[in-house]
Amino acid sequence: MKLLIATHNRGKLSEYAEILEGLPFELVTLDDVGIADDVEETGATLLENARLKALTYARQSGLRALADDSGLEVDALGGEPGVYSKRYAGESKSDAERNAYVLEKMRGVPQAKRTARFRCAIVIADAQGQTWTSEGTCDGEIAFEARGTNGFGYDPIFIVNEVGKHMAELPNEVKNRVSHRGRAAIGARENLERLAKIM
Ligand code: ITT
Repeated sequence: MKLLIATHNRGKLSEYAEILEGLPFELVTLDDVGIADDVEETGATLLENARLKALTYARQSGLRALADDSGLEVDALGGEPGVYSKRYAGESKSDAERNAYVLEKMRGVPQAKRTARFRCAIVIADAQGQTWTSEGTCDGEIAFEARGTNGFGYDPIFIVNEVGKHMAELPNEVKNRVSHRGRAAIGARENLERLAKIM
């Protein structure tokens, strides 16, 4: 049985390869099935965008597809970047530029007010339009400087409450245990195990 990991983000892709290990599904990528197009993320919430992506890619491929929409929510920035996490600071900026932009916006904000969280919504969809959803959160705060080289995106500037380190300093297995994606994947794994039984 094939499961399409429906993301163009290489960081997410390699995390899912580890997070979903051991399930009775052969994981395939958008490249494997020849889908190059991006889905326009017009939803108002992470869950809506994840549904949009999963349903579109499931229909295009004819396979069950797993998509996630994820983002960083910073309290001192009124919840930004949120659903705009990928495009924050402008189109075609690098992760390093986006991190610098957030740090600049947070300049002068004291530690007690730097609370933030990563959120992830995962939707699995089939080509007939049925969906299975799960969500996860990781609480933390925005650091005063970037640190670490693991992970991707905003990981260098996010300190994880549970371990007291920047997300980008964590080995993969630790990130996958404490992260928003790792937590949302607990529900996704349960959904996939149930699906595998009825197929
Ligand atoms: P797909 O839609 O193709 O999956 P994307 O990068 O466009 O890839 P999103 O729309 O969900 O994915 O955008 C999420 C952005 O939030 C992502 O580009 C990162 O900047 C950030 N992000 C998400 N998960 C993250 C993580 O685990 N660590 C750091 N940053 C993360």
